[in-house]
This record gives sequence, C-alpha cells and structure tokens, in this order.
Amino acid sequence: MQHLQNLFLENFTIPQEYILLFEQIHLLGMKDKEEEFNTLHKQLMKQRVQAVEKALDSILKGAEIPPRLSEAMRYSLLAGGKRLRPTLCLSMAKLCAHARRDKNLWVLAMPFAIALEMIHTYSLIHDDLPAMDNDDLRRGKPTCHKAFNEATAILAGDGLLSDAFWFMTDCNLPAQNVVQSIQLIAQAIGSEGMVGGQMLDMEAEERKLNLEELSVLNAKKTGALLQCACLSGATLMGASDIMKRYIKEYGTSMGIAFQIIDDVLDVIGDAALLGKNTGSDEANQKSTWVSLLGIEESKKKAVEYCSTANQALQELAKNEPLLDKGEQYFLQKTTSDMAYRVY
Ligand code: GRG
Repeated sequence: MQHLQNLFLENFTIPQEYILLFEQIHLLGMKDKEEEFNTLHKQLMKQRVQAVEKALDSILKGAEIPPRLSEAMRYSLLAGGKRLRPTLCLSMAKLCAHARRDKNLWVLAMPFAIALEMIHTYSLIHDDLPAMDNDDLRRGKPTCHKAFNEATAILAGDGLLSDAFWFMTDCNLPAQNVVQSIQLIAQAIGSEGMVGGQMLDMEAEERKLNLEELSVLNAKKTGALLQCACLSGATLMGASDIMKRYIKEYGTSMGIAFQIIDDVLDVIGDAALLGKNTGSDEANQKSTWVSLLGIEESKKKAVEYCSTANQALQELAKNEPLLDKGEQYFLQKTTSDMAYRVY
C-alpha cells in the first residue's frame, strides 16, 4: 500500500481556492459563490474516494488466501459505498498532523483507514445474514450470502475483521500511538460497542424503545465506529488530550446525526440511490428516530446535531491555531452536507 502514498497526498490536497471560497461564503456572506464551492467540494470528495478505492483494490489478493474466500471478501469490500470511515480517519489525521511537525505524516494513517472500511464491511456482511436482518441487497448488489452462500459470507466477514487488525499493526507511526488507536478501535467494535449495539438491536425488535434507550443502542451500533474513525486518526498523529476531546465531541454528534439520517432515508429514501432496500425498519417494527419523533422533527434534529459537530471543530480551531484550516473547512462542509441528504 505504501506505493499509493503519493496518490493520497495528491488526492487529499485542499487547493487555496477552496479556502478562499469557504471564507467568502461563511465570513463575507457571499451566497453567489455557493454553487462554485459545492462543485469544487464534490470534486475533491470524489478524488478522496477514488484514492481509497484504489488502496482497497490493492489488498486481499494474496496467493495464501483460498480464492473463493478472497473473492467474497473483495466482492463486498469493493461494492462501493461512501467510504465515510476511512475518509474521516484520514481527514482527522490531516487536521492534526501539525502535532507531528511534518504536515504530510498523516498519510501514514492509511492502513488504519483501510482497516476501518474492512471492519465496516464485515459488520454489513454479518448484519445482512439470514440470522440477523436477512437482507438481499447491499451497496446496490446482492448481499454476500446471496452472491456466495451463508457459510462463505460468515467467513468473509471474519476474514475482513481479523485482517483489519493485521493491517493496523503494519503502520509506520510511533508504536504508542498505534497501540492506543488499535485499543480504541477494538473497544468500539467489541461487546461494549458495535457488537453490543447489535445485540441490543436484536433484543429491541417488536418492543418500543424510548429515546434514551434508542440513543444508547445507536451510540454503540453505529456511533462507536464513526467516533473511533475520527479519534484514531487524531491519536495516530499524537494529538493532545484537548484536541482529542473536541474530536470526540465531533464524532459523537456526527454519529447521532448519521443515524437519524439513516432512519429518515429508510422511510423517504430511494432504494436505487441508497443501494439497499428501504422500509425495513417499519417492516421489522423497529424503534427509530422517525418512529419516535416523526419525519420533520427527525430532519431538524439531524441538522442540529451536524451543527453541534461543526461547533466542536470550531472550538478546536480556536484552541489550536496550527490546525490545518483547509481540512477543517472540508470537514465542516462535509458534515453540513450530510444533513441535507434528507432534504
Ligand atoms: C453484525 C457485528 C455486527 C454489527 C452490525 C453497523 C451494523 C452493526 C449494522 C449495519 C446496519 C445498518 C444499516 C446500520 C445503520 C447505519 C449504517 C451503519 C449504515 C451503513 O453505513 P453507510 O451508510 O454505508 O456508511 P456505505 O455502504 O456507504 O459504506
């Protein structure tokens, strides 16, 4: 993967023009610049996703992997998706890279970014299994167990999860930061985090949860991985405790917003665009933000949480004048755009 470092450095660069446009819109109120800014942002995001796709395509081809297993793992990993977790991890590393005195050092967080996508893909494969949500469409394609078979899908998930930890150890950053980041991720996806959240989700079927119970479930099932994607990027760069505190706050609010948006899109979203079936929450009688608050209130909440997340970034910037400003703006724009997916 090291041969891809230059591609990442290039594809993650924020041009000066982006910073200027952001400031013209947000500091000088020049609304007429918004269209130009939106187009540039989309183009930069596309470049980042392309770099991540290229890195994902370069892995799991080893002759030691039984061909059918490698095929199933790569089938799900390369099926598309927004690549939110790897881009968040790298973005946070880039934001905090000044802590390491080399502004390009963030690129060494790449194995973690890739590992986070592998972990996310494992969770989707297992979540789609007949014993869990029993879904037949994911990322616009038949789910892994439909394309292969159930046993192969279980192994593909297991392989992605285990290999992710192997990848993370192959990281050329200070060992203490690497170990701390691995610890963060392991905790976030284990019994106290994502797997625990999935258990709560199963137990919650056909039982109405209150907002507090739903928040705990969401924080574990989806929030924990998103939050640790952010925190691991910062931790790898040796960010200070205060920086990590704000980044954790960002990750928490962004994670809640993400879940609300997912719930809203399950009701009003277009299955073809989302690449997965909609309406499953209602069919499974699941408690969601929409079932508890209704569509309009949920949409408002999504905007509110995205804005709280962005406030954490702004507070961080006030405390850390050396922060990468272009990256801060890029994260803020990405976060506010997230909320508008439901409008
Ligand atoms: C089976 C251990 C285990 C855990 C599963 C994360 C999870 C727990 C299940 C996924 C089911 C689901 C639809 C959760 C809601 C939020 C979510 C994670 C959506 C999918 O993530 P995106 O939108 O997907 O980032 P892409 O395909 O864009 O990567």
